Amino acid sequence: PADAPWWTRAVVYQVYPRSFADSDGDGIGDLGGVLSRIDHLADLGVDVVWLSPVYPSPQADNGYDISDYTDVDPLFGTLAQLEELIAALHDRGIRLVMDLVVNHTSDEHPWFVESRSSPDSPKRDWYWWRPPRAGMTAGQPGAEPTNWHGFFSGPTWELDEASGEYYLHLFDRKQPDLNWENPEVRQAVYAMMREWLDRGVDGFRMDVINLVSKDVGPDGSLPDGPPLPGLPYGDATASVVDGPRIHEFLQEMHREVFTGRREQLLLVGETPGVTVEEARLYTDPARGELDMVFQFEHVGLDFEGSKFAPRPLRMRDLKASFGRWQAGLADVGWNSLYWDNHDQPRAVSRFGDDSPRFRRDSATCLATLLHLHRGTPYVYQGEEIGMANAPFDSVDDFRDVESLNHFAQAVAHGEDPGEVLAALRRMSRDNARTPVQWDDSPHAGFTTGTPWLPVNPDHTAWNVAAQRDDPGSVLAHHRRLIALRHDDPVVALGDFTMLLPEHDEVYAFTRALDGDALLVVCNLGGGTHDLAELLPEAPAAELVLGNLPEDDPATLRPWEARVLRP
Ligand code: ISL
Repeated sequence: PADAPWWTRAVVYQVYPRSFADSDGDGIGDLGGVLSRIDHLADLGVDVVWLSPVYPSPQADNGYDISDYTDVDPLFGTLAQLEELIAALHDRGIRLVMDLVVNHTSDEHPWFVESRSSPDSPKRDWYWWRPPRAGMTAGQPGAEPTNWHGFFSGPTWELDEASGEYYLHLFDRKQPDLNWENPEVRQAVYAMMREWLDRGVDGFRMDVINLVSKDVGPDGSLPDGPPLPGLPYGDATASVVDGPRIHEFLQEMHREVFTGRREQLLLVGETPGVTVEEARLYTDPARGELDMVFQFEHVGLDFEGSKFAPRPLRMRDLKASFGRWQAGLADVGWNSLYWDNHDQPRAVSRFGDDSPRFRRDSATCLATLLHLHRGTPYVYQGEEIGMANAPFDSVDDFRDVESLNHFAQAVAHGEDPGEVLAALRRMSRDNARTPVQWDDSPHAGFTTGTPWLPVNPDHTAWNVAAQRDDPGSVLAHHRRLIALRHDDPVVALGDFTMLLPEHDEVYAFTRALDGDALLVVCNLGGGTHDLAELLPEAPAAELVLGNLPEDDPATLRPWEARVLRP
């Protein structure tokens, strides 16, 4: 345990700057806002801040479309402020991890502008340019080089009229994919990463990093994917997820960028569609790739195929999934643990119960469950106070490109607009993006101007100021969970064993290390359970941390969570 990496004891806090705190009254959060709220992060006790993108960007995807990797967008502030932030965090013993978005750039990045300028451009091959499908005319429906469906609806190819060729964009048309087959591209990315490390940043959260290697044939061909039901597109997964050269690329990046400094850094890959088997390869320290990855299985259990086709979550599926990840990364590799981020609906609304009666209890229960797993927990801004999904009246209230494109495409394909709207309310990324609720004032202390996305009206009751000094609050509970991980080696490193895999409400497991053990029991529902019957050793065990006032030790109340030492 003494030689385990520092991040096994760490908790990461994600800042989505646009929605965190606004210092200049333009309604959009910025670095000045982050600087003004550092004490909140220090109070919480987090070890690392992951900052979502602040680079210059046309903001087609809220900064995940980058037009300059080396600077800060004036919308968010200045490079000097970012340096000030790094120093201020370091003063408090907090590390800063930057978002690294290198599967694609903005179409306004000079690399792409140059690439697009002519088929003879020296940067033409920095992106994926292809002629129309054989025998078809550019612009004709179905003439795209492959049939792939984009992450943000529609095709993944955009026609450039001037050259008659298409370019690949797995996300928005303003996010052309970089061609990692080209060594110049990779070297340009590595050079930029070294610059940021030299500036003092402590690692990277690598956006969709497992999509950078595409399954391209020796002749440059890219294969069609299997047809998607009800859509004129195919599934790109097999051709882009964990592609043939991905491990080679990551090992090369490691050699070129992290040699000699890896111990200090946190390297986390965002890897949609990753399997446990692949994750072992990405995170086995001996392979020199990443420290941990974000996997998506547990946030894919409450829908069918598309995220906008929701279905109820089955508790046994959740246990089976987490249990497999815990077991699969027990001997090599490491898990990252999250419920929420800027792409997911709010956990208390999705996996908990955000009705007034159970909101506090379910938020603290979910947090306990997550933080007691083996892995590095990630807290997304607002999660620490139990922020919930927002009430969106109509489609006009949404801002996210994924939501808006999905609505347009689904309605155009004949789906009922009311049903599509209901799915957006449940799953839209904008749920995560309403401003952080600092206090009960009109815009929740987020801005003095008009927020880019309205604050949730529930901020009058649910805000940081109201919870800061309340020991019973969701915030105080997060503080305790974070401290527990710092203090107790069994929380950081103990072996994980799932109990009661078939139970419909009670989620229980043990952690064990060097003769010490914890028993964690969480009631993920509104029922009451006889603990003496379910887990006979539980009632007499010492209570290390609970989320409800102590009562009958043999009865597990609705949304109760207990960390016990038998
Ligand atoms: O948002 C999702 C859930 O529907 C995912 O499909 C998401 O698009 C995917 O995980 C990739 O996310 C990352 O890259 C995107 C960006 O929009 C997301 O915000 C980012 O987290 C493109 O850069």
